[in-house]
Amino acid sequence: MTADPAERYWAAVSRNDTHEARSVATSLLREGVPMPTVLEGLVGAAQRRIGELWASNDWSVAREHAATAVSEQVVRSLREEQARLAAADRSVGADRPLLVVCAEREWHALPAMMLSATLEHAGHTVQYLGADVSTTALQGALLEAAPRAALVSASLSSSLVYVRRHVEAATSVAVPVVVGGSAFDRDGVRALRLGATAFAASAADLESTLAALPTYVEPVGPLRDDAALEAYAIMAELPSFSADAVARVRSDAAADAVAVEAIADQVPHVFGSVAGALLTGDSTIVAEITEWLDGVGRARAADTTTTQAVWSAVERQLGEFPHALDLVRSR
Ligand code: B12
Repeated sequence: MTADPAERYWAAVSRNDTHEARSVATSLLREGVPMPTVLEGLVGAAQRRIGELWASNDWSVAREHAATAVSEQVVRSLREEQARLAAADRSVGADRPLLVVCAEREWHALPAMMLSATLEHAGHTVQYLGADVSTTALQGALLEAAPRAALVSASLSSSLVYVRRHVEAATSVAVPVVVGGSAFDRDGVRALRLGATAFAASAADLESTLAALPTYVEPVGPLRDDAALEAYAIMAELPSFSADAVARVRSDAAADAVAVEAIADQVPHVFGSVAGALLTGDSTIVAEITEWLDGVGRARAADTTTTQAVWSAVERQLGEFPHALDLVRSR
């Protein structure tokens, strides 16, 4: 057996051995390796590798799910272990928790769970609400928990419109909002446009951000420019736009059926990302999603006509939205 914990962890995750994965990770924590190092070196590295293996078509969606389920169990165990080890040492912010939530429809819960573990390591009290937190659920939690801040996690650019709703909900009751996750650019341009109180590019950067947060904030004003209104209208029509576009991709694309399905599966994410680009005024989102979709297609031996079929179908649905069409056509 290899002695390198990261390799042992990866071997365990890739054969769905929760017991071994948990044992590698919790042993490091007990030996005194800091939580953020364990998380980044084992879990983060494994999750990124899983993402690459799915994108390159080496791993199925089912395998990706199974491996992620192992990592989720591990992070849960690490949080429990840490709570046990540090039970006597809870001081920072113990009275008002930090509320950690995913945007609505955002299923990438593990990044938010890892963030929660890192915050707890720094002594913060955390209330972690998990994936797909609706605005209504957030409103309830804001009233019940009276948090010091709401921390909103989004991994997908198609979640940015939903992030904005959380910003509105939190600031409407004066609670500061910090946003983060891979949906955001490193300079925080998207976060600023969404009206977040602050942005942190990583869990490590968060401590100084939290220290500088105001106690109370003003409610954000509405986003009412034409591009924002298009973004909201696209999200409202997302199910029907996606269904029509998927049907068109299936009939127009020339690649084999499995490849076409894998690409058609991404259509709601493509529409949501266009809406995210409109709301944040950041056209790089559309460029990024174009490059990413081409990669997904290439790995499945679908020629560019398949991804082109997606963009043609998307354009067709966006006929009434001039700002969206501009974005898609100039990508
Ligand atoms: C596991 C996984 C899933 C799981 C999630 C289950 C779960 N329990 O989390 C499932 C199967 C549900 C899933 C679904 C999808 N996924 Co996915 N997924 C992943 C994967 C492999 C790992 C995610 C993860 O665990 N990351 C953990 C670490 C690595 O994330 P991290 O962002 O570095 O997190 C840190 C920081 O960002 C920061 N942070 C995070 N949040 C916040 C918040 C604040 C306030 C702060 C300060 C910091 C902070 O702290 C974290 C810890 O250090 C990624 C690959 C990847 N590279 O992440 C793809 C990935 C994110 N998924 C992707 C896609 C496309 C999807 C789907 C759209 C696919 C589909 N068509 O169904 C759906 C969307 C579902 C939805 N609506 O949310 C793409 C996104 C591509 C893109 N460029 O847009 C990726 C990159 C895969 C790929 N290589 O193509 N996915």
